[in-house]
Amino acid sequence: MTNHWVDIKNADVILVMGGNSAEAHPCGFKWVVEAKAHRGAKLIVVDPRFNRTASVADLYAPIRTGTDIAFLGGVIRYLLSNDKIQHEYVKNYTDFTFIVRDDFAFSNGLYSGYDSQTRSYDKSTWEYEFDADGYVKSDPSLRHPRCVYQLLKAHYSSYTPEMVESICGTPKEKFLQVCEMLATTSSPGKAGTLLYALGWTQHSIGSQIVRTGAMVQLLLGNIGIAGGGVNALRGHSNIQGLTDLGLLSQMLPGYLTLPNESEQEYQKYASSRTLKPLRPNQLSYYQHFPALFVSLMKAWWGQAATAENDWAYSYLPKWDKPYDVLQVVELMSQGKMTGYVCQGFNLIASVPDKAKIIDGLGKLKWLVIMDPLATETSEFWKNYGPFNDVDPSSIQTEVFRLPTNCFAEENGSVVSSSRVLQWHWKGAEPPGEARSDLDIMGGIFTRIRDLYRKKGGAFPDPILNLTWPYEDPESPRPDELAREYNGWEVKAASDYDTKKLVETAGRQLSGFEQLRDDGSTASGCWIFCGAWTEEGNQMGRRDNSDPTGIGQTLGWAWAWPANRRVLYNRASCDTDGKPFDPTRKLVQWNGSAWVGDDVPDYKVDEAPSLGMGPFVLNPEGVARFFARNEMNEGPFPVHYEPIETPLGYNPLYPDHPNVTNNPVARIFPSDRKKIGNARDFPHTATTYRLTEHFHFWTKHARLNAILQPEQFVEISEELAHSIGVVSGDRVKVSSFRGHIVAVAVVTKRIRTLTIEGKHVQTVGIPLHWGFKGAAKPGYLTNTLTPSVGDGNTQTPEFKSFLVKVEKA
Ligand SMILES: Nc1nc2c(c(=O)[nH]1)N[C@H]1C(S)=C(S)[C@@H](COP(=O)(O)OP(=O)(O)OC[C@H]3O[C@@H](n4cnc5c(=O)[nH]c(N)nc54)[C@H](O)[C@@H]3O)O[C@H]1N2
Ligand SMILES: Nc1nc2c(c(=O)[nH]1)N[C@H]1C(S)=C(S)[C@@H](COP(=O)(O)OP(=O)(O)OC[C@H]3O[C@@H](n4cnc5c(=O)[nH]c(N)nc54)[C@H](O)[C@@H]3O)O[C@H]1N2
Ligand SMILES: [Mo]
Repeated sequence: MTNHWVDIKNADVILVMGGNSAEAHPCGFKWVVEAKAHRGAKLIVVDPRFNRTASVADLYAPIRTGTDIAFLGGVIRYLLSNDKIQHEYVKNYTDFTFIVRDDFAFSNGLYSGYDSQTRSYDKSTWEYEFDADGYVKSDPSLRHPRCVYQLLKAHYSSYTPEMVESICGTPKEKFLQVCEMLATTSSPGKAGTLLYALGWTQHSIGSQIVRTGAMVQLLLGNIGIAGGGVNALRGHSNIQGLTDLGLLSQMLPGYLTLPNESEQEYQKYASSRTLKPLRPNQLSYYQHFPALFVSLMKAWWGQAATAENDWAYSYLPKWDKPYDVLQVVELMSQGKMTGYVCQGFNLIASVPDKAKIIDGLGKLKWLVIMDPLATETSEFWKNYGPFNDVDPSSIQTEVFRLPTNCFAEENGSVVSSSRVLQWHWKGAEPPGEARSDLDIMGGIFTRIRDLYRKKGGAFPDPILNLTWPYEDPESPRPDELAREYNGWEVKAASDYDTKKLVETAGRQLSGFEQLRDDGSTASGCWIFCGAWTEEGNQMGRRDNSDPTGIGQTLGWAWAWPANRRVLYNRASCDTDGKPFDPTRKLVQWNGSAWVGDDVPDYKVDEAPSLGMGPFVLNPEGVARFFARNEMNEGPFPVHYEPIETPLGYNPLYPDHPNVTNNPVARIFPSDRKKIGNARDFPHTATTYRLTEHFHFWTKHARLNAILQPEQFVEISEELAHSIGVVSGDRVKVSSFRGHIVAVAVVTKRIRTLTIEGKHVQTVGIPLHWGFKGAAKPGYLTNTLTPSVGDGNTQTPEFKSFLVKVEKA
């Protein structure tokens, strides 16, 4: 979230699109209810289903799954052509006036530089035009035909309300009502917020959907202000912490990136990430990249990381390809993996194309499961009748189960969607043989290190030299790890000779501005610097005072970065530093400093007259409509159909089959053979969650199993009628990958959509059932889903695929 949960109460308009927060985030949804009750805020829901959030909305608009870019592109066109944009904001705080290279091109659904063989782009033309000093050229009059504003206007000119209706199935009047309601927030005194989750991300074009939403918010001047923002409502309680700590195959902690195989030299790696300002007098925070990176390497490798060895740069793996779940399952199924450690993850339940995963797991030599429960994955080799129809005698994989505790049985921190790190304390001892994940990992690490010590190996240095300064090496404590991710002054090289981190390290740092690039500071995650200072554990603070009543509780726990609650908050003020809306003030310029109810996202003594932009991480200092070379599909999002499309063509480019779907979506050749078409599988399906269950684990708890005992699918009255089914009948739902059988719930909440003149049915499939637990055994929903991923994140396309529904 750019903003935070409590801040939602400051909004005048709330758009929930690509999420169902009343159902999946019921506690946080309380702030939507507060905004409605106390501010008269309007709630808009755009969703294929009239869901639980829609049931309390002021305005609901249906949409076909996977078509949100068409819808949002239509909103962009509406805002531009009806002059419903916040002029001062877009002109000064975005790239509106910047000029783009003249060899940048877009035609018939493709950008310049596409290679159909590799399904990727040469992005070199996706760039601004620079002057002799290396600064971006701009045209404040906005008349230059290649300024970002003009390109944006031209790009979305075909996204008319009629086109939106035809692609999305959203009636034109509904669509225009949504536009009008959103447009009210273009005035500087109004705030609109955007809440999204998987309905946007789990598509082959998901990241670009999110970007289009952000573009709408920029046009409206809604980013950086109280009651505004682009707010990803995250999933598992600590999934925000997972990405913050870089637990993705190409990431390092704090959103630093791991080198790829073309970056064998430290200088090459560092210089491409040390970003010089692209406009005069911009902060361009990543000018400090070496300080962040060197401090990380000092935290990891201590005295083995020196200026002479480029801070142990050679210890870092250099990636050849992303190792996301789709890739991992692909490698397993090709027989290229020996073993797999599955920690807090129910692979066969949560990843697409169950048959492919079972095949892959069966080719492993060993599988380690770390989980408090007996999951479907731990018993993938067992026959559970129709629900898991395998032959155990054909599977040789050795499965080890290591029972873990759960979060309530240990101390630690959890990062919420608000970026708030909140410490929690152990509530009970783990039962039976269960041990904490830290114990298990500590035990595995020390044993592997012993093996390297004894036997050497091709390159033992990264393992042998890893800093492991915990009092009990077999069992690092959460507070030791927290001090490490915060970071400390490196007193002397010899500090690392003893093993007690707490007593031997220098002073704890109080913020990332103290990090240096000369090896004299260490920090395991620069954005967390400030969480555990000399004053102690900031995450354990519990002061909920809120001086001005807008929810800025700076004394409650600790938020990254720098305890700031609203990112880009300098954008809440005009160019003179005066708040656009004095009733929802976050920060302001008092003549000599930036002060206010939030930690300024800016240099505190930087006078507004000097012209520094509020988007301080971007080298241009402003927010981007034109994404330059950041996104794999191109600088402005384009509507492409889901990989399994009920149409079979892209209504924007009907004569160009090469752009029916996202031209850079992730599809392995073996998976391409498993894509269904609308002739065999005429209905569009989507999958989602229910309040009463948490994924695949609460079905083990009897009370939850009583609340939602059995697998069901939701279908429209028209579809039910056409296949002769009434509520309570069983239906067989098939895709190209397999089938499930479940109870039909016939409902008005899912309606028949008219797309390009033809009727399209949406089938709603909750994901919670499986063959383990206290609920009635069921099929895994991911028996049906395609192994296809987003072009940037590789997130699977769980939210849009083709099925056929029949009476069972
Ligand atoms: N009770 C409970 N709460 C949970 C979870 C749980 O399992 N149980 N899981 C947690 C996790 S890990 C996550 S990631 C979050 C997920 O939170 P959400 O993303 O809110 O949850 P979902 O139910 O997957 O999907 C949200 C909505 O997206 C809609 N949708 C599907 N396709 C599209 C589309 O193309 N466009 C639009 N606009 N909408 C679409 C669906 O109809 C659904 O209403 O929930 C978290 N909260
Ligand atoms: N079709 C479809 N598929 C989806 C989705 C969808 O919307 N549609 N959503 C996707 C999303 S967003 C998510 S997040 C995934 C969820 O997929 P998973 O994360 O695989 O699902 P969970 O059931 O939450 O599995 C978490 C496991 O962690 C265990 N666990 C709990 N606490 C601890 C602990 O402290 N230590 C360890 N080691 N284990 C613990 C639980 O017992 C559980 O078995 O599913 C994805 N799959
Ligand atoms: Mo999730």
